[in-house]
Amino acid sequence: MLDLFKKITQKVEEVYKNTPPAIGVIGVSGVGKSSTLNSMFKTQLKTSATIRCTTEFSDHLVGTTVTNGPHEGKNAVLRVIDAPGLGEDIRQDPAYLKMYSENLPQCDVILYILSARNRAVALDQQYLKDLGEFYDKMVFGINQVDLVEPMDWDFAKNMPSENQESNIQEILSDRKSRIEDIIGREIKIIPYGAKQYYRLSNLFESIIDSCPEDRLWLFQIIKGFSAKDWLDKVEGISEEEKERILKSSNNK
Ligand SMILES: Nc1nc2c(ncn2[C@@H]2O[C@H](COP(=O)(O)OP(=O)(O)O)[C@@H](O)[C@H]2O)c(=O)[nH]1
Ligand SMILES: [Mg+2]
Repeated sequence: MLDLFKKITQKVEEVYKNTPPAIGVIGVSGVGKSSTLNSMFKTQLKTSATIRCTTEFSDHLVGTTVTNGPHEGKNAVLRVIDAPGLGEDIRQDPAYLKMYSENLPQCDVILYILSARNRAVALDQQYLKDLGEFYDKMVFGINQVDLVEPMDWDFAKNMPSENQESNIQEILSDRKSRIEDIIGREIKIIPYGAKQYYRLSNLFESIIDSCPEDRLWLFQIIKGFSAKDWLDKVEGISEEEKERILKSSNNK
Protein backbone atom coordinates (compact mmCIF):
# COMPACT_ATOMS: atom_id res chain seq x y z
CA MET A 1 0.00 0.00 0.00
CA LEU A 2 2.78 2.35 0.99
CA ASP A 3 4.58 1.43 -2.19
CA LEU A 4 1.59 2.32 -4.30
CA PHE A 5 1.27 5.64 -2.50
CA LYS A 6 4.93 6.37 -3.18
CA LYS A 7 4.50 5.51 -6.84
CA ILE A 8 1.50 7.78 -7.18
CA THR A 9 3.35 10.60 -5.47
CA GLN A 10 6.27 10.13 -7.81
CA LYS A 11 3.95 10.17 -10.78
CA VAL A 12 2.34 13.39 -9.57
CA GLU A 13 5.73 15.01 -9.16
CA GLU A 14 6.76 13.85 -12.60
CA VAL A 15 3.71 15.32 -14.33
CA TYR A 16 4.17 18.44 -12.31
CA LYS A 17 7.78 18.82 -13.33
CA ASN A 18 7.22 17.99 -16.99
CA THR A 19 4.07 19.95 -17.59
CA PRO A 20 3.62 22.50 -14.84
CA PRO A 21 0.42 24.54 -14.78
CA ALA A 22 0.62 27.09 -17.57
CA ILE A 23 -1.00 30.51 -17.71
CA GLY A 24 -0.98 32.56 -20.92
CA VAL A 25 -1.58 36.29 -20.87
CA ILE A 26 -3.01 38.07 -23.90
CA GLY A 27 -4.63 41.37 -24.83
CA VAL A 28 -4.15 44.62 -26.68
CA SER A 29 -0.79 46.33 -26.39
CA GLY A 30 -0.28 48.48 -23.30
CA VAL A 31 -3.02 47.01 -21.10
CA GLY A 32 -0.36 45.77 -18.70
CA LYS A 33 0.21 42.11 -19.59
CA SER A 34 3.89 42.13 -18.71
CA SER A 35 3.28 44.30 -15.64
CA THR A 36 0.65 41.85 -14.39
CA LEU A 37 3.04 38.94 -14.65
CA ASN A 38 5.78 40.97 -12.98
CA SER A 39 3.56 41.90 -10.05
CA MET A 40 2.08 38.48 -9.69
CA PHE A 41 5.08 36.28 -10.16
CA LYS A 42 8.09 38.52 -9.64
CA THR A 43 9.17 38.08 -13.24
CA GLN A 44 11.27 40.87 -14.71
CA LEU A 45 9.58 41.35 -18.05
CA LYS A 46 10.17 44.62 -19.82
CA THR A 47 7.27 47.03 -19.72
CA SER A 48 6.79 50.30 -21.55
CA ALA A 49 4.47 53.27 -21.44
CA THR A 50 5.26 54.27 -25.00
CA ILE A 51 6.28 51.54 -27.39
CA ARG A 52 5.71 47.83 -27.63
CA CYS A 53 8.41 45.74 -26.07
CA THR A 54 7.07 42.22 -26.29
CA THR A 55 7.31 41.00 -29.87
CA GLU A 56 7.33 37.26 -29.29
CA PHE A 57 5.82 34.82 -26.88
CA SER A 58 8.06 34.52 -23.89
CA ASP A 59 7.94 31.55 -21.65
CA HIS A 60 8.96 31.63 -17.99
CA LEU A 61 9.09 29.16 -15.21
CA VAL A 62 8.39 30.82 -11.90
CA GLY A 63 9.05 29.11 -8.63
CA THR A 64 7.23 29.84 -5.43
CA THR A 65 6.89 28.35 -2.00
CA VAL A 66 3.36 27.40 -1.09
CA THR A 67 2.48 29.38 2.02
CA ASN A 68 -0.65 27.62 3.22
CA GLY A 69 -2.86 24.58 2.69
CA PRO A 70 -1.85 20.92 2.62
CA HIS A 71 1.20 21.59 0.47
CA GLU A 72 2.60 24.34 2.67
CA GLY A 73 6.35 24.69 2.48
CA LYS A 74 6.62 22.83 -0.84
CA ASN A 75 8.10 24.41 -3.90
CA ALA A 76 5.71 24.85 -6.75
CA VAL A 77 6.48 25.72 -10.32
CA LEU A 78 4.26 27.62 -12.65
CA ARG A 79 4.74 28.36 -16.28
CA VAL A 80 3.73 31.83 -17.41
CA ILE A 81 3.60 32.89 -21.01
CA ASP A 82 3.64 36.55 -21.98
CA ALA A 83 2.23 37.35 -25.41
CA PRO A 84 2.98 40.22 -27.76
CA GLY A 85 0.20 42.78 -27.75
CA LEU A 86 -2.37 43.02 -30.46
CA GLY A 87 -3.55 46.24 -32.01
CA GLU A 88 -0.28 48.15 -32.39
CA ASP A 89 -0.31 48.06 -36.13
CA ILE A 90 -2.94 46.52 -38.34
CA ARG A 91 -0.21 45.02 -40.53
CA GLN A 92 1.21 43.04 -37.60
CA ASP A 93 -2.02 41.56 -36.31
CA PRO A 94 -2.40 38.59 -38.68
CA ALA A 95 1.10 37.40 -37.76
CA TYR A 96 0.41 37.88 -34.06
CA LEU A 97 -2.91 36.09 -34.26
CA LYS A 98 -1.16 33.19 -35.96
CA MET A 99 1.39 33.15 -33.14
CA TYR A 100 -1.48 33.17 -30.65
CA SER A 101 -3.06 30.15 -32.28
CA GLU A 102 0.23 28.27 -32.23
CA ASN A 103 1.18 29.06 -28.64
CA LEU A 104 -2.06 29.19 -26.73
CA PRO A 105 -2.90 25.47 -26.96
CA GLN A 106 -0.09 24.87 -24.45
CA CYS A 107 -1.81 27.00 -21.83
CA ASP A 108 -4.17 25.62 -19.23
CA VAL A 109 -5.72 29.00 -18.66
CA ILE A 110 -5.64 32.15 -20.73
CA LEU A 111 -5.95 35.50 -19.04
CA TYR A 112 -7.34 38.09 -21.42
CA ILE A 113 -6.54 41.55 -20.10
CA LEU A 114 -8.37 44.77 -20.87
CA SER A 115 -7.57 48.20 -19.53
CA ALA A 116 -10.09 50.13 -17.45
CA ARG A 117 -8.96 53.29 -19.20
CA ASN A 118 -9.85 52.13 -22.73
CA ARG A 119 -13.44 52.74 -23.53
CA ALA A 120 -13.31 51.24 -27.01
CA VAL A 121 -13.55 47.48 -27.01
CA ALA A 122 -14.15 46.94 -30.71
CA LEU A 123 -10.58 45.69 -31.18
CA ASP A 124 -10.94 43.24 -28.33
CA GLN A 125 -14.20 42.00 -29.76
CA GLN A 126 -12.56 41.57 -33.13
CA TYR A 127 -9.64 39.56 -31.72
CA LEU A 128 -11.89 37.48 -29.55
CA LYS A 129 -13.83 36.47 -32.64
CA ASP A 130 -10.58 35.05 -34.02
CA LEU A 131 -9.74 33.14 -30.86
CA GLY A 132 -12.90 31.07 -30.60
CA GLU A 133 -11.08 27.81 -30.04
CA PHE A 134 -9.80 29.10 -26.68
CA TYR A 135 -13.03 30.45 -25.17
CA ASP A 136 -13.34 27.54 -22.77
CA LYS A 137 -10.17 28.37 -20.93
CA MET A 138 -10.36 32.14 -20.94
CA VAL A 139 -10.70 34.36 -17.94
CA PHE A 140 -10.86 38.15 -18.09
CA GLY A 141 -9.22 40.91 -16.10
CA ILE A 142 -9.60 44.67 -16.24
CA ASN A 143 -6.30 46.26 -15.26
CA GLN A 144 -5.24 49.81 -14.40
CA VAL A 145 -8.28 50.56 -12.24
CA ASP A 146 -6.27 53.28 -10.50
CA LEU A 147 -6.55 55.30 -13.72
CA VAL A 148 -10.35 55.33 -13.72
CA GLU A 149 -11.91 58.81 -13.40
CA PRO A 150 -11.72 60.89 -11.28
CA MET A 151 -8.27 59.36 -10.78
CA ASP A 152 -8.23 59.96 -7.04
CA TRP A 153 -6.92 56.57 -5.92
CA ASP A 154 -6.80 56.25 -2.16
CA PHE A 155 -3.13 55.54 -1.65
CA ALA A 156 -3.38 55.30 2.12
CA LYS A 157 -5.88 52.46 1.87
CA ASN A 158 -4.62 51.21 -1.48
CA MET A 159 -8.09 51.09 -2.96
CA PRO A 160 -10.28 53.12 -5.34
CA SER A 161 -12.06 56.21 -4.03
CA GLU A 162 -15.83 55.94 -3.74
CA ASN A 163 -16.32 57.73 -7.05
CA GLN A 164 -13.77 55.53 -8.75
CA GLU A 165 -15.37 52.41 -7.35
CA SER A 166 -18.76 53.28 -8.77
CA ASN A 167 -17.20 54.02 -12.17
CA ILE A 168 -15.26 50.77 -12.02
CA GLN A 169 -18.51 48.87 -11.44
CA GLU A 170 -20.05 50.57 -14.46
CA ILE A 171 -17.04 49.76 -16.62
CA LEU A 172 -17.13 46.21 -15.40
CA SER A 173 -20.72 45.52 -16.29
CA ASP A 174 -20.34 47.28 -19.65
CA ARG A 175 -17.26 45.27 -20.69
CA LYS A 176 -18.71 42.06 -19.33
CA SER A 177 -21.81 42.27 -21.46
CA ARG A 178 -19.89 43.34 -24.58
CA ILE A 179 -17.56 40.36 -24.28
CA GLU A 180 -20.33 37.95 -23.42
CA ASP A 181 -22.14 39.03 -26.58
CA ILE A 182 -19.15 37.90 -28.59
CA ILE A 183 -18.22 34.68 -26.90
CA GLY A 184 -21.73 33.56 -26.09
CA ARG A 185 -21.34 32.56 -22.48
CA GLU A 186 -21.16 34.13 -19.08
CA ILE A 187 -17.65 35.23 -18.19
CA LYS A 188 -15.67 36.04 -15.10
CA ILE A 189 -14.07 39.45 -15.22
CA ILE A 190 -11.95 40.79 -12.38
CA PRO A 191 -11.04 44.46 -11.94
CA TYR A 192 -7.51 44.85 -10.56
CA GLY A 193 -4.40 47.01 -10.53
CA ALA A 194 -1.05 45.44 -11.40
CA LYS A 195 0.90 48.48 -10.31
CA GLN A 196 -0.84 48.72 -6.94
CA TYR A 197 -1.00 44.94 -6.44
CA TYR A 198 -4.70 45.61 -6.01
CA ARG A 199 -6.96 42.52 -6.05
CA LEU A 200 -4.24 40.36 -7.54
CA SER A 201 -5.35 37.57 -5.26
CA ASN A 202 -8.88 37.71 -6.70
CA LEU A 203 -7.42 37.59 -10.15
CA PHE A 204 -5.25 34.63 -9.28
CA GLU A 205 -8.17 32.77 -7.72
CA SER A 206 -10.25 33.35 -10.77
CA ILE A 207 -7.43 32.00 -12.95
CA ILE A 208 -7.35 28.85 -10.88
CA ASP A 209 -11.13 28.49 -10.99
CA SER A 210 -11.05 28.66 -14.77
CA CYS A 211 -8.60 25.82 -15.15
CA PRO A 212 -9.93 22.75 -16.98
CA GLU A 213 -11.00 19.87 -14.69
CA ASP A 214 -8.27 17.44 -15.70
CA ARG A 215 -5.49 19.85 -14.82
CA LEU A 216 -7.13 21.44 -11.84
CA TRP A 217 -5.20 19.37 -9.31
CA LEU A 218 -1.98 20.93 -10.59
CA PHE A 219 -3.34 24.34 -9.82
CA GLN A 220 -4.67 23.27 -6.45
CA ILE A 221 -1.08 22.68 -5.38
CA ILE A 222 -0.30 26.34 -5.82
CA LYS A 223 -3.61 27.59 -4.54
CA GLY A 224 -1.79 28.55 -1.37
CA PHE A 225 -0.21 31.47 -3.15
CA SER A 226 -0.50 34.18 -0.57
CA ALA A 227 -2.21 37.51 -1.09
CA LYS A 228 -0.09 38.81 1.76
CA ASP A 229 3.06 38.36 -0.30
CA TRP A 230 1.67 40.86 -2.76
CA LEU A 231 0.41 43.28 -0.19
CA ASP A 232 3.79 43.33 1.49
CA LYS A 233 5.14 45.00 -1.61
CA VAL A 234 2.74 47.92 -1.59
CA GLU A 235 4.40 50.96 -0.15
CA GLY A 236 2.87 53.16 2.53
CA ILE A 237 0.14 50.79 3.61
CA SER A 238 -0.40 50.08 7.30
CA GLU A 239 -0.57 46.64 8.89
CA GLU A 240 -4.24 47.25 9.88
CA GLU A 241 -5.13 48.09 6.29
CA LYS A 242 -3.37 44.95 5.10
CA GLU A 243 -5.41 42.85 7.50
CA ARG A 244 -8.60 44.51 6.35
CA ILE A 245 -7.80 43.97 2.67
CA LEU A 246 -6.81 40.37 3.26
CA LYS A 247 -10.04 39.69 5.13
CA SER A 248 -12.20 41.25 2.45
CA SER A 249 -10.38 39.49 -0.37
CA ASN A 250 -10.80 36.15 1.40
CA ASN A 251 -14.52 36.69 1.64
CA LYS A 252 -15.05 37.35 -2.03
N1 LIG B 1 -1.31 53.29 -13.52
C1 LIG B 1 -1.08 52.02 -13.86
N2 LIG B 1 -0.24 51.75 -14.87
C2 LIG B 1 -0.04 50.45 -15.20
C3 LIG B 1 -0.69 49.37 -14.52
N3 LIG B 1 -0.29 48.22 -15.11
C4 LIG B 1 0.58 48.57 -16.09
N4 LIG B 1 0.75 49.89 -16.14
C5 LIG B 1 1.59 50.67 -17.08
O1 LIG B 1 1.08 50.52 -18.40
C6 LIG B 1 2.15 50.55 -19.35
C7 LIG B 1 2.09 49.31 -20.24
O2 LIG B 1 2.35 48.15 -19.46
P1 LIG B 1 2.98 46.81 -20.08
O3 LIG B 1 3.04 45.82 -18.97
O4 LIG B 1 4.22 47.08 -20.84
O5 LIG B 1 1.80 46.42 -21.10
P2 LIG B 1 1.74 45.24 -22.19
O6 LIG B 1 2.05 45.88 -23.50
O7 LIG B 1 0.31 44.77 -22.16
O8 LIG B 1 2.71 44.18 -21.77
C8 LIG B 1 3.44 50.64 -18.52
O9 LIG B 1 3.82 51.99 -18.48
C9 LIG B 1 3.02 50.16 -17.15
O10 LIG B 1 3.80 50.73 -16.11
C10 LIG B 1 -1.59 49.70 -13.44
O11 LIG B 1 -2.22 48.86 -12.80
N5 LIG B 1 -1.75 51.04 -13.18
MG1 LIG C 1 4.34 43.30 -22.78
